Amino acid sequence: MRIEIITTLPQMIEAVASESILGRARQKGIVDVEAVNLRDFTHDKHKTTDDAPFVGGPGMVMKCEPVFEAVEALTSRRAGQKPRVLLMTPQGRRFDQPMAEELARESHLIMICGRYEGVDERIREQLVTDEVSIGDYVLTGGELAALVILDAVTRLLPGVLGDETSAVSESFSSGLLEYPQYTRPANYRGMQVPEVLLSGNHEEIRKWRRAQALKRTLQRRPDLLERAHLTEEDRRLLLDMQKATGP
Ligand code: 4GY
Repeated sequence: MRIEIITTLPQMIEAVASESILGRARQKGIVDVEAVNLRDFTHDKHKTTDDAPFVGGPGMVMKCEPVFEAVEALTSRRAGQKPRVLLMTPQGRRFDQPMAEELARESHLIMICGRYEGVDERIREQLVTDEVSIGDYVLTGGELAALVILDAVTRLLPGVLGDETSAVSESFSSGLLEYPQYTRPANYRGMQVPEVLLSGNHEEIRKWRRAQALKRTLQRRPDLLERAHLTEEDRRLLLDMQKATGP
């Protein structure tokens, strides 16, 4: 998969994309990440990427010319293919795990990172296929949002996570929150690991973990239960929990 990120701050992308699991996925050739410097597509001596809004108003607006030329340069390299072009903005479709799964099926993505007050509307109309938001808050630029998407998408690509850890993504895809995790020692300052986890009874452990995941989801994110994949056993457990705690 190829992911190109258009930005005035390529070092910010590079700092994250070269570390840890992302860095390894890149070295293995599973994902090809390129931070594309928007200033390389300017023609004036100050390498201007922004300008004052027409008629006035606060702040600066990202100019059309460098962004159009950058996207055209990236798409003409691979004539015939039409990659999705994402704009990171709080006005976009809310990013979630199903969208990460959807994007992980693409072979080429371009992400545009805005700075200043926003981007010229013609960029949205002509170049962008998807406006994407990572949440209802305002960042100083699209870079952190692009990195969140890069991270969530890359970890879904085959070969990026080990076999054991890939189960973790399964559990969010089942639509529930994670069950509690413990590691050694079994007793830390008098705080005991739940007995069942030391029992070696794998069926009991599976049931305990499932019940814990259901309980957590019911307490913290009941909205997720509507779309979760639940068995008859799950529904029975949930009803018992709801009776125990009251309405
Ligand atoms: N939230 N989700 C977000 C953001 C910053 C002005 C356009 C977000 O995705 N992006 O806050 N982006 C703005 C800053 C230009 C991008």
